[in-house]
Amino acid sequence: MAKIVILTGAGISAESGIRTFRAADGLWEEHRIEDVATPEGFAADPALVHRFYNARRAAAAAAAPNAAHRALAALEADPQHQVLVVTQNVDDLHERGGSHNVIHMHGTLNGALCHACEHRWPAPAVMAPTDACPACGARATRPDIVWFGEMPYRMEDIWAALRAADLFVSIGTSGNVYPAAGFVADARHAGVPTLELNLEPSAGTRLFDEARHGPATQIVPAWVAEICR
Ligand code: BV8
Repeated sequence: MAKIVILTGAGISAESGIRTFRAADGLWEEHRIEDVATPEGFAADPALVHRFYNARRAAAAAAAPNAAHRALAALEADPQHQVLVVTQNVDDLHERGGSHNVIHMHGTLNGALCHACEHRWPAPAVMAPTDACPACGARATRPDIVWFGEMPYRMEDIWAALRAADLFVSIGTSGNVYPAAGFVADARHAGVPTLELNLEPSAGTRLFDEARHGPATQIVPAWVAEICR
């Protein structure tokens, strides 16, 4: 049973119509990263940040999984392989595409968090600063998203899985954001073979044993078909 750890980024959802981050000249839906994806930005203007995530939550709900998401679900279902998807994405297209073993290291649009009592609950479609936490009542709700400067989720589980893997695959990520961008180096350090599947070479492409470039809906199903033969 081959253990495969697969890191995915915005590129795997691009062909589902969800915008990537660096395609848009460094702006995210016309906002600067520090204004909408940092605790400081949220503290300065929670209404703006809620609007930013409300728009992305609606876009994700309107999107459909693509052939790349479905191929990874088929790989997970194949008895020859034990698959863990570690995604940087906050959409739920992996789950809607049929994957079950998924870690959202940067959180999810469908989660809400109270920054007063740490209570978590399913996010409503629209969140606002006036919302009250269902547990403690404080007007301290935020999207359950990991912003820049915050600790990504489940890092110990991810690093343990990387060290124990037979193969590390990176799909649809530019390799700009850490610690995810460091996973290929962590895998190499543990002697794990590495493969990059991306539209174009990522920032860390030279660290991969093999790299294949093209749209995820073409190169991911082709790779899955190859190893499930
Ligand atoms: C941390 C939130 C400590 C949800 C995100 C100064 C101060 C504080 C921190 C730092 C600092 N300097 C550096 C850091 C670290 C920082 C960082 O890396 N900054 C970068 C900018 C230098 N990281 C952090 O702050 C992290 N926390 O370090 O805490 C720590 C460290 C280790 C252990 C414990 C604690 C937190 C990072 C998480 C930030 N939150 N998202 C949201 O709003 O989305 S990151 C955000 O950017 C996304 O979630 C995503 O992860 C990332 C975007 O990257 P990609 O997914 O790669 O997307 P991108 O557009 O860049 O690339 C798309 C790729 O797809 C391209 O290569 C393209 O070619 C390809 N593609 C396009 N179309 C297709 C395709 N491929 C295939 N097919 C296609 N059709």
